[in-house]
Amino acid sequence: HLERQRGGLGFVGGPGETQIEADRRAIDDQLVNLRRQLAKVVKTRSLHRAARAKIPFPIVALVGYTNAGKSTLFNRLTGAEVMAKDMLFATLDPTMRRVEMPDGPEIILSDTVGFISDLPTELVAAFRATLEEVLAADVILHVRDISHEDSQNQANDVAAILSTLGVDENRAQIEVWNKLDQLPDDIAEARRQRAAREEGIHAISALTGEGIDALLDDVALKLEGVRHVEEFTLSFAQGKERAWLFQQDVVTNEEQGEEGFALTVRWTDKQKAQFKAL
Ligand SMILES: Nc1nc2c(ncn2[C@@H]2O[C@H](COP(=O)(O)OP(=O)(O)OP(=O)(O)O)[C@@H](O)[C@H]2O)c(=O)[nH]1
Ligand SMILES: [Mg+2]
Repeated sequence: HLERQRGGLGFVGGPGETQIEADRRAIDDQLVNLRRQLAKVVKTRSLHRAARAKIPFPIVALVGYTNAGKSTLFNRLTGAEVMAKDMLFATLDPTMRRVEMPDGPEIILSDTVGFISDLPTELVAAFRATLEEVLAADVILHVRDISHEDSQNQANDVAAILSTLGVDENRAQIEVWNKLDQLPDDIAEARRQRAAREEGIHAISALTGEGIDALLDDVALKLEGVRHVEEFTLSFAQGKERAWLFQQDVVTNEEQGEEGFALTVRWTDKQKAQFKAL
């Protein structure tokens, strides 16, 4: 409409300029709004993070480029109804749910904000703050839209952002090749075979459910090596149990009270199971 108004009036200024100004104002309003929303998200995030420091479950985070299918996978794994949409930033505020793994431990699954290339500089800091979730994760699932023509560049961008966030190669990571159903049969088969050959890659369809059981088995395997924090009290009569905990080197704090020893331990699920069997 800018062109039409300017042309039609035959001179610069007047109503044409007003229209441009109005457009600018609308864009400014949108930016202010987005900034305000992000500030709110960042604030609730840090509150949640503080609360989460006390959660005794390992955290598994879904990360990836926008539209890769994170929320769709999240919904499938949790039975939740997080908004999954074909739009940028469908997920603005990360979401967490408790999930019981089949034959495995309970975990907290976290759906995060989708990454995107060339984010406006003024939004980078805010987005980064919402992604600090990822730093608390014990296992990171990097979800990729493997049917997207730009899939490899997207994956590189995500890897770069993860590394600027401070996620290094010590973090357990699984690459999830999603949207297998959207590929022609022969290419889908080639992807399946390559994923099967390579450690740490799973080809799936969040839509049809293909490959999800195998993915979960792998997550459970990765979690076996993950330690988490728990607090409990041992009575004075439980000397054997207490000695075992110290022998395993899992006690991070101990306070003697009237009923016994209040302990903070940091251990794996395997160690916890062994302890319970004592
Ligand atoms: N065909 C197909 N479509 C999928 C699959 N997984 C997700 N989609 C679709 O891809 C679109 C984006 O899915 P979302 O789950 O919202 O993607 P997201 O990664 O959460 O996106 P952001 O929240 O923006 O980061 C939706 O239209 C989904 O229905 C899949 O396995 N196959
Ligand atoms: Mg999403």
